[in-house]
Amino acid sequence: MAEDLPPQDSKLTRSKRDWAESGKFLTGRVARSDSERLPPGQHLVKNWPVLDLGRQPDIGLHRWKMAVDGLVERPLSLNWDGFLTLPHEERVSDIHCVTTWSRYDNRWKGVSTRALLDLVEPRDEAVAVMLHGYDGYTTNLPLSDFAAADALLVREWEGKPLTREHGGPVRLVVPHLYFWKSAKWIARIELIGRDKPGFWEVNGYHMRGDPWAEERYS
Ligand SMILES: Nc1nc2c(c(=O)[nH]1)N[C@H]1C(S)=C(S)[C@@H](COP(=O)(O)O)O[C@H]1N2
Ligand SMILES: [Mo]
Repeated sequence: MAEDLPPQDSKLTRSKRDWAESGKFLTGRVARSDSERLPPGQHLVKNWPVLDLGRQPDIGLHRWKMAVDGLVERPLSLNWDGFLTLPHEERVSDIHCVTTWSRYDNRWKGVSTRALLDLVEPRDEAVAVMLHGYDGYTTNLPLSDFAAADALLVREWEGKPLTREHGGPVRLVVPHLYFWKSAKWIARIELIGRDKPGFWEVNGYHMRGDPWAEERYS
């Protein structure tokens, strides 16, 4: 009976145990040798290209909000002050865009997706996440990928506030998947019971998007 289950057997603790056992998200610069660092078909760039649908919403911090809802025990709506009170972390990771550019060593600061999931408590039925941007963009990914150890809701890049063109005030960064999964201008994180395609996925992009497996198109 569900009532009798110890808290150790929640969806998230089970998932964390699985993640730890499989060592699944030891991606990026830490775990890969130099020769394996650049995924197949990618080339390195030094600049940081801007790619989006052509609408770059201007969300003032005073009206910025981010919801985390769907299949969770405790839905959350954060304003900017609320976001700032969450524990922040710094991570350095690489970007791999499906249009074949990669950019190494980006220093991010933000809130880890795991910290956020701890707050909302995903229900057992939650298997995937739909991300909604203020520009109307959507993208989907499996919950386990969203919860990768190095995935962050980023508000700073290289020590400065994330610029509007790159998705500020807050964007997602999931380093081990192609960058289209990293939604800019994030407005809503929706936990769902069945993976379903977002904007580019409807248009033929891959449901998961692992750069090392070249999961570009489906
Ligand atoms: N909200 C939103 N997020 C988005 C997009 C978008 O159009 N809207 N484009 C995606 C794509 S296709 C890419 S490659 C990256 C580009 O991020 P950048 O402009 O910071 O390089 O953002 C992703 N996240
Ligand atoms: Mo992209």
